[in-house]
This record gives sequence, structure tokens and C-alpha cells, in this order.
Amino acid sequence: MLPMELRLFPRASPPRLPSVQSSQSRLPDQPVPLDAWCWRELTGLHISEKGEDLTNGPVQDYRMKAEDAWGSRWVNCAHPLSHEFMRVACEKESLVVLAADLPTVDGIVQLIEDVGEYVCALKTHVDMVEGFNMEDWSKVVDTARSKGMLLFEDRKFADIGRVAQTQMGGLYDIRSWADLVTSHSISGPDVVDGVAAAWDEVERIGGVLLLAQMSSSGNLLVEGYTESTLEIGNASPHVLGYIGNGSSVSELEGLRSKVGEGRMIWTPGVNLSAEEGVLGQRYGHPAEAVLAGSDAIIVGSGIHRSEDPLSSAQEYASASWGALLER
Ligand code: 6AU
Repeated sequence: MLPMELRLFPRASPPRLPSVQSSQSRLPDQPVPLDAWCWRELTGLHISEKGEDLTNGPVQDYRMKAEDAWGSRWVNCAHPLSHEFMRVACEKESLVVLAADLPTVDGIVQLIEDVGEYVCALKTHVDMVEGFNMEDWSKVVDTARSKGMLLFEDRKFADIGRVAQTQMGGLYDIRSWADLVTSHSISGPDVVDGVAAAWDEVERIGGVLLLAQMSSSGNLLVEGYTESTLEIGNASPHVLGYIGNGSSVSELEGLRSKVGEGRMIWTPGVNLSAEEGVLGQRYGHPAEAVLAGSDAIIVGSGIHRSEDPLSSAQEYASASWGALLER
């Protein structure tokens, strides 16, 4: 247990009574000084699978490397899982988040085995998996963990807070295994509190990525909507960052200038060889997205549809890592 004065970042807010202060009237959270974060302790990630305490071991080395590679993003992001992502990125020299859009557990497990060494986080659509059951799903979770990946469920919550809280449980029990989830902001700020309350129920830390932009053509996330989304995100300690449109350098640069340094931007809509995907998906170059301010590239078909997923993953890793060091 950490001393009280070091526990500056709350694990997750307790479920609120309906009458308590709304998220809308909360003050924006301030960046927390790095030395006070104890980010690994907060996530429980300072203890290795063998029970060793890693606080003063390899973590310190990564920390130096991470500060060099990530610069002010490392110093200013307040969510502990953003540091865990940045640390893994340094370890793997990759900013790749794998969108494992496959319909079977075996297919996803095989893909993780094949490309895991170049991937920092596994993004899933758990409701895509045929014949889902938790026992099989634990194979995905265990394989991803064994490869040092964060687990990210792209659930795109969009309901009232109470319903989002319930949806984090249920058949898929997302709250018990996902470190990160996506949420729309269309229903207002309470959806984030609902998601956070669900992690709180199972005593886990999690982070929310709000959709500030989308990569699909004709989407309705216009500039005013993006700005309102940032207001919601900046007022919540549970929001680790935003989804930005990786297919447009100008949209991304605009988003980064509004977001500042204190939150991450993760970008789908990137591909090394295609400009367009199926059914309205648009693509940009992953290195350009990173240079424009993206901190993680979300890659699906560029890897899982490739004839050689391992070398593709390696290419996305090196394009994104090279761009991070350049920027
Ligand atoms: O690389 P692709 O086009 O095969 O896959 C892109 C992945 C998919 C989408 O669900 C997701 O990225 N995505 C997202 C999110 C939140 O990740 C947002 C968005 O605007 N566009 C998009 O494609 O798994």
C-alpha cells in the first residue's frame, strides 16, 4: 500500500449518487509531477508475474529511455496507463496497436503469437467473436499478457452512465480484462464515469479513449463536436486520450494543437500501402500520423490481412518508432 501523500491519482472514482456534482462542473485535472505518480504501483504492474518488485529495476532504465523518446508527453500525461503504454513502446520500439478484427479466439491467439513482439496493445471487438465464452477468451487475454501487451476493447460506449457501467459487465465482462476502452461522447460526460465505476467494482484501473474524430468518410464528428469532446475528456481523470483521424494530417495537427501535451492521441485509418479501405475507410501513412501528433497507430488489415503478418508488423513498428524519434 502506498503512503497517502503519494496516492495522488485516484484508482477510479467510486460510483456517484445521482445528486452529486456532475462531471461537467468538475475542474480540469492538472498534470501531476512525474516523481509523484508511482504509475506502476498504481496499476499493479511493478510486480512481475513471478512476484518480484520491479520498481527500482528495469523500470528505471525504461523511464530514462521513455523520457528521451516521448519528451513532454511523458512528463505531462497524467494517466498511469499512458506511461505503461509509453514504456512498452520503448521496450518494443513500436507504437503499434493491433486491431485484431477476427471472428475466432484461435485466430486472434495465433495472430498475437505471430506478431506480438512488435505490438504494444491488442485492440479487440469482443462482440465479433463467434460462440464467445469467457473460458476461451482467457486464452486471448493470457497470450496478450504473456507478450506484454495492454488489452483494449473498442466497445465505443455511447449510452447513459448507468447503462455503460452495466455494459462493462455482462456476457463479455469487459471490466475484468480490458485496460482501455473507447467511448463516444455523444451522450455526455457521465458515460465515462459509468465505465470508471465498473472498473472500480472489480478494483481495476482503466483508461478511456474518447472518439474526438473518426477515420470513416462522411462521419458526423465535426469540429464543434471534437471541441466539446475535449472539454469532457479534459475534465476527467479517467480519460487517457482521444481517437484521432489517422488518415488526415491536417485534422490530426489541429487535434494535437487543441489537446496539448497532457493526453494521448491514438489513430486508426493508417496503412502503408493503401489510401482507401473497404466501405468508406480512409487511410494515411503511419509515419505522417505520428509526425502530426499521434502517439499510437491502430493497424488492422495492414497486418492481419497481410500475406506476411510478421514482416508487416515489423514495418509498421519501425515506421512509427522512427517517426516518434524524429518528431
Ligand atoms: O486498419 P483497418 O482499417 O483494418 O482497421 C481499423 C480499426 C478497426 C476499427 O474499428 C477501428 O480501427 N477504428 C476506430 C477505432 C476506435 O479504433 C475509429 C475510427 O474512426 N476508425 C476505425 O477504423 O478495428
